[in-house]
Amino acid sequence: MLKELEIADIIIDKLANASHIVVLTGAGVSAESGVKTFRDPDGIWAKFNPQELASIDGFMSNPKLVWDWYQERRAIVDSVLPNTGHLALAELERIVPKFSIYTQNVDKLHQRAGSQNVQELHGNIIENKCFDCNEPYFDNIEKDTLPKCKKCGGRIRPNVVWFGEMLPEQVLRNAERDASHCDFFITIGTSGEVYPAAGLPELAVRNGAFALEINANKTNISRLHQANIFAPSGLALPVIVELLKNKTR
Ligand code: BV8
Ligand code: ZN
Repeated sequence: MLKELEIADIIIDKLANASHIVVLTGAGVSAESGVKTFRDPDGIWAKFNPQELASIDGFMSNPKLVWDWYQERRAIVDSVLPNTGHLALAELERIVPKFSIYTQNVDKLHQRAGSQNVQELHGNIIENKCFDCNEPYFDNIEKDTLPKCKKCGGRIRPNVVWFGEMLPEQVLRNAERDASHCDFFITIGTSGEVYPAAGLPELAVRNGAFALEINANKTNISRLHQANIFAPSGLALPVIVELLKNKTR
């Protein structure tokens, strides 16, 4: 691995002495796997209007358009692999005392990379459920069909959190608890635009955590972190894990 990145010693020192590390990830951590982000110039929202697609109204007014969009994204997610950033996070979890990932991503790439403690703030696009009774739906979704719930006849939808919908209550409670009690918080690959997930880094800092942001670009929440690494996460994370292992050997 070329060490193109100079990582400040303080980051590795703090990481080596951390008792509980919490990670918040966004679409940027999957970008190097070939999954488009939302708000980058070539992102998903560049082509589609999020309110039209990732919302209850969008689904109710045009369920076929929304289903086609999710099926297209599922096909992409099925065809890609976790990248070096996902794999580095899975390794980090194995070498530190306490570690939790809260992801806004719906692609399950952290789980496929081997991360164990992953909680999905915005659900995922692999599972489906009934819009009305939340009954899980396991059958394959055939092209150009609008599947119905076997229990109540309701419309089947992807198991994601749309705009205007509450996040899974227990997941959000766990995230707020862990952000408030951890001593090292890492924000990776998120524009920090979507709440309440985007509020977690500030909650961590307010409760005394050291916060590191890893992002290819500056974001609206860069300034609230004590340290920033402006680089692709697939490059930065393996270097950080390697430096941490060298230090704690
Ligand atoms: C809710 C659906 C109660 C699934 C998504 C305050 C409190 C609570 C709610 C709100 C609030 N203010 C406003 C709201 C309403 C709303 C909201 O936040 N709106 C924003 C846009 C203003 N929030 C909600 O509706 C949430 N519900 O709180 O319910 C409520 C409701 C209404 C009013 C009050 C309370 C629900 C939010 C979930 C929405 N669902 N998606 C799907 O189809 O995917 S949001 C969508 O954005 C995705 O889920 C995604 O996870 C999320 C965040 O995007 P990012 O992951 O950050 O991706 P983005 O493209 O933006 O950025 C990528 C970043 O990666 C960039 O910074 C880029 O530089 C970087 N990058 C690129 N390449 C790399 C890289 N970094 C590193 N390496 C690289 N290689
Ligand atoms: Zn139902």
